[in-house]
Amino acid sequence: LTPMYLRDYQESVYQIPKVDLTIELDDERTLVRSSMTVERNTNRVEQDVLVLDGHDMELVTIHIDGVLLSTDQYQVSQESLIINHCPGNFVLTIETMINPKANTALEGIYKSGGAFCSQCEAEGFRRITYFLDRPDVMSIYTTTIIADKDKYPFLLSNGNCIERKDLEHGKHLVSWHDPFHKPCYLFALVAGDFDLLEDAFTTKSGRNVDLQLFVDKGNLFKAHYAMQALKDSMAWDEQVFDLEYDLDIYMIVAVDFFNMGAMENKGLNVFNSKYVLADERSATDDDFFNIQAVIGHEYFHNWTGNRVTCRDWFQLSLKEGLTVFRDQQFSADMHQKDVTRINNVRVLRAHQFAEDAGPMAHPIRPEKVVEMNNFYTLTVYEKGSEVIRMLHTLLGETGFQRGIKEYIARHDGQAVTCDDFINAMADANDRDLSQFSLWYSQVGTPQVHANATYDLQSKSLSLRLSQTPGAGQQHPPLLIPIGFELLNPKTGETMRQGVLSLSDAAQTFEFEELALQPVIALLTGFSAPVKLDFPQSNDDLLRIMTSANDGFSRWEASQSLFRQCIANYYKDTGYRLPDSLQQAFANILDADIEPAFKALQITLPGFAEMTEFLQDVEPQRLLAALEQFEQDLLNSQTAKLTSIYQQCTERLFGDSEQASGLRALKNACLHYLAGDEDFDGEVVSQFRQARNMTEQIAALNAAAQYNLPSFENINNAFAEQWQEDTLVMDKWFAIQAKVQDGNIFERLQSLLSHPKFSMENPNRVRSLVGSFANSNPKYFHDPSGKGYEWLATQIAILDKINPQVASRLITGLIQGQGFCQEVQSRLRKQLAGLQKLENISADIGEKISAALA
Ligand code: HT7
Ligand code: ZN
Repeated sequence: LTPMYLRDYQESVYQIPKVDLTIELDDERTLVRSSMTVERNTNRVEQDVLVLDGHDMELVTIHIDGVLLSTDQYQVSQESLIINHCPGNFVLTIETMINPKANTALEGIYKSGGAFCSQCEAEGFRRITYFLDRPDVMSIYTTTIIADKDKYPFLLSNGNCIERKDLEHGKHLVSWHDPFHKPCYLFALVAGDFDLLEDAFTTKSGRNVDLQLFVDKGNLFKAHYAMQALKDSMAWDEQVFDLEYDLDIYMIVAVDFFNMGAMENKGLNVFNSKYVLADERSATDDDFFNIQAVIGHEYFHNWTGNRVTCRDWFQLSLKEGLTVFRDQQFSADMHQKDVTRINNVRVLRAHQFAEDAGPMAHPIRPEKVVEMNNFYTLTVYEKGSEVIRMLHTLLGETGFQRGIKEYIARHDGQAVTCDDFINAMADANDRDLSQFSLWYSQVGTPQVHANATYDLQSKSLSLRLSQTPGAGQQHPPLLIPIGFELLNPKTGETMRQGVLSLSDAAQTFEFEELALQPVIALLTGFSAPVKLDFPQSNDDLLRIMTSANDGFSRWEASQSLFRQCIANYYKDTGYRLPDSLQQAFANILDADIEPAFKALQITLPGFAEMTEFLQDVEPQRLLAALEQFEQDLLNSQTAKLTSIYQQCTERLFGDSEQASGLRALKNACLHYLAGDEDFDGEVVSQFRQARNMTEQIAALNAAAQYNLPSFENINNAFAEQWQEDTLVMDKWFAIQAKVQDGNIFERLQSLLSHPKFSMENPNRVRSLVGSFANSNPKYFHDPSGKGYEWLATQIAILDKINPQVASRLITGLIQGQGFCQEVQSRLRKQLAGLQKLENISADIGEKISAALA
């Protein structure tokens, strides 16, 4: 395992300004002819060796300026092609043969169902042809695709279509030209027979853009929402960022076999069908939300990622952190702001914080990488977005937009670094952001400690804030924006609000002329990705919960009460619900607030979030505490929960934001109510009367969660109803892995040989294996160690098929640091077993080594 270091970056000696590709598609023998103009950097005359990246291909011929090279003029190894004695400027033509059908890693060109498609980020292009596969080598591409016309009527690539013609033997040819320089990771090719949804968008400068959405045959009715999401994204980017689309055509293709969510290839996005296809019957409200967010994300990359790209892969957060921030702002504008923000924070705290404390912890700009695919992480994406959000908070919307304008004006068409981004933001706003830039290199979740004293005489409040690095880390103080709100303890009115800039290890902030000792809401809007240590009384939390302007703070106050109470249950198995909590829960249920917000307020911190909050966690003990707490809340408020559940049912209709909020609230109540077996009948009627997937799946999920008497029955009915719908069957597999049933291991085993299960389909694998490891903590953490063993066995199998997906599933085995020693040693045992296997991939190898170090 050879690491690469950021500090070793060197400019490429050669550039490839122009590439002409001709790709003759065939399942097992696809011929790729690449004709490149190659130019040596003028100040590197001594360097006449060209080293191209390549992986898993058959080299057919190489020509330089039309002259065939003999085998003594180059060397081919596992990962490269080295050509000796190259001229300064030349045309290099390389023919390679690849086998898309055998490509189960789904990088490079592969087959998804009947279609050919490609995935080149991060380093997939080197599986198509020998190339300088690095993002700072940018080229103009002309791509010609040749394939059987009947089987593959659509032949797509980046840019604009420049030629189409029929060839002999039933083949046809289509050529595309992309007028923008791009790195090879943005190259794409798709060939297949699809249904096509077409639309158009007129940009604000009046240009027409053709919009095309390609889906598997028979799925057109599920493509309309994604098309609308695309048009909304285009309009939003113009309105908010003043950024307009630049080509005449924007294509999206939905495929079933895909390693991640989607890919922003220039003018030709390829999407996991999960983030395109939806109709009310088969998709949940969350699915609709995610489709819009991912469509937005990929579209926004056109400027933040494609027009301005990364110099090297250590800079990944340059495009991903910024683009996640943009998609989160888009979602917040399209939905309820507070609800959207709270959901961002939940993901970060439950999963990114753990990653940042685990063996693979890295800065948002990593400094050492073995396998780049391992760095498409919550840290680079979600924490990266939080860093951009802090800049937004510090500069304000106007200053932030000024900075973005400067960044794009300076760097359009370039491959740049995170420092270039920060410099543009700083220069445009005449600010020194050098301390802020430490966020790009620090590891771990910093803690902010707060302490407040109020002086009755002077009527002043003194707020002392201090910061410490994440556990085991050391770094100079960061610049941390801390949002605050001071509330009148009696009326709940906001007395002051704003943002404090914490820049020293410890600082005191004074507030004068406060007639009363205020209740303080700190870290409003979750203004920084930190852990806040600020003990507050129940009364203060209750005041914040009911009165803060900031929605995040209202929610956080209720979560704080719950977390504290769950911790008490955890420490003392005889602990029971105190009256104050019963009352607080009843108040939330009674409050006149948006249903979607209420749903979040009554949703308890989950297993992962609580693991972050406690130390040396014994999983079964924590699960028992969560279960008992939930049960006690249910017993104390059955009547209110039932009545809200019924009211929501009566008021539910349509696809409006209001209706989805009611569904969320109804299902949050259902989650409690199904804890009582007497509710089984209601669960069945919700399942049978459901008019949409949100309601239907929630009922099935509740039945699985409590293994209700009706479970097997409705489970079979569901599978029968949806057997032909791939995406819904993914949901079904995910539920099977979550059933709270002592026979879970037999169930899992038999699902592995279910006719609809395949280790080659990442969505299926994530549904079954991922759902077990991430959403069934009781059996995953079975004291026998069986859960860990089962996961390790699947990872070993999958690693041979698709290392990228295997590596994502290993998280549950490597992130054991929050658990007690017994758990950690059981996990280590499985990791040691995996490490001993022959030929494990660099993907899982890197993670296992880090975890066992
Ligand atoms: N930029 C993309 C990241 C990506 C990816 C996508 C699909 C398959 C494999 C992949 N490796 C990296 C997706 C995005 O962040 O927009
Ligand atoms: Zn992205």
